[in-house]
Amino acid sequence: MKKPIVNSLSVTTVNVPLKRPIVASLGTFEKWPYMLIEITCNDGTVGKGYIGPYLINYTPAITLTMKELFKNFQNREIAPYQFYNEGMNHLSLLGRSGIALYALAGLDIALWDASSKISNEPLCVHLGGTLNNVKAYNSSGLWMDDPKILYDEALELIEEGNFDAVKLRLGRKKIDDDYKAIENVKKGIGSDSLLLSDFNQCLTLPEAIHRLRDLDDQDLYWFEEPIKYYEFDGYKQLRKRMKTPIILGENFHGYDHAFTALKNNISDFIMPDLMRIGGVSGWLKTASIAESFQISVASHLFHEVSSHLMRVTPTAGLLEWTRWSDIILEEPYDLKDGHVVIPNKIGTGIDFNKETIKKYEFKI
Ligand code: SMN
Ligand code: MG
Repeated sequence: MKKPIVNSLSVTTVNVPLKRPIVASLGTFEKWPYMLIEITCNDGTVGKGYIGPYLINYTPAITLTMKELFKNFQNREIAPYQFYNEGMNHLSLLGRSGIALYALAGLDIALWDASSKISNEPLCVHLGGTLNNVKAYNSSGLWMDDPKILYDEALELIEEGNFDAVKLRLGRKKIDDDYKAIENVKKGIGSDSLLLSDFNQCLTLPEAIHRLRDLDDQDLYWFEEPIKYYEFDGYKQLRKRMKTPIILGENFHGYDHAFTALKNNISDFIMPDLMRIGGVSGWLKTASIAESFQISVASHLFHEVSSHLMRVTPTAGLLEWTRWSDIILEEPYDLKDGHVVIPNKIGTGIDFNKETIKKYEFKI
C-alpha cells in the first residue's frame, strides 16, 4: 500500500514569556524558546511537533540544519523510523548529538504525528499502545527562590491539577537554606505527596558527597543531577553511598548515551528528554534499553508527546509536567487527579496558537 509523500517543511521560532521565571543553577530564564515544526504531505496531512532548545540565539542554526536534513526525506513515502535511522547515520559526519540531533528530533516528532494522523489514530495507539491518562508530577515552580515563598507555591502547584508529586530545586549556598526549602515545601504538599529534588548539576563530587549525605534522610523521592551529567564515575560513587535514588537523563544525547550510562550502572532511574534523546524514534530505542536493564523511565519536559510515549514504555515511571508550553498550543492537554489526559484525537493533538506566533515570533 502506498503511503503519502512528504512534501514540505515549515519551521517557526517563538520566544514566549514564562508565568514563573526559571531560577536554576543552569541559568535564569524569563522567556523560553520553542521551534514549531510542520511537515506537509501530498494528501494534505500536516504533521506537527515542537522542540525547546534553551538558547534562542542558536535557533537559526537549528532551523538551517533541519532544512538540510529534511532534503533527505523530501519527495519520499512517509516512514518516520526509517528516516530517523538514515538521519542518524547521516549525522555521523556532524556528530550524533547537540543541535544536529535536536534538528533530527524535531523532524522525527512531526513525522510521527503525520504518520499517526494518516493511520487515523492517536500517536500512542499508532505505536501499539492504548489511550489512558499518565501519572505526572508538577515541575512548574519551586526554583532556587527564597525558601519563604515556597510554602505558598507548593500549595498552588498541588492544587493546579490535584497533583501528589512536585519537584524542588536544591543546591543553595548554605545547606540550612536547602533544609528550610524542604521543610516549607513539605508543609505545603502534606505527608501523602512525593517530593522530588533537582540540583541541575551544581555540585562538585566532594560537595555532593556531603550535601546528599546530609539530605539522605529527608525522604526525597530522588536526587536529580547532583553533579555534571558526564561524570559517570562520580554518579557510581554517589549511588553506592546514598539511600535516596539517583536520577539523570535529561542530558543524554541519543539512545547510545543512555545505553552507556545504564551499562555503567550510574543511576537508579533515567529521564530522557524528547528533544535530546532524538524524538519519538530515539525515545522508543531508549525505552527498550531501559527495559532490558529493568530501569524505570521518567520523562523530561515535552509532556504532550512524552505522555504518548510513556504508554508504550514498559518501565514507565513519572511524567514531568509544566505549564510552559500552554501558550504555544491551541488546546493544552488537560489534567485529572495528578495525571495528564492524552486527548482522544488523531496524532498528538498538537495545534499551534496563531496569536502566540504573531505576538512572539523570533526573526533574525
Ligand atoms: C530544568 C529543565 C529546564 C530548565 C531548567 C531546569 C530541570 C528539570 O532540570 O528537570 O525540569
Ligand atoms: Mg532536571
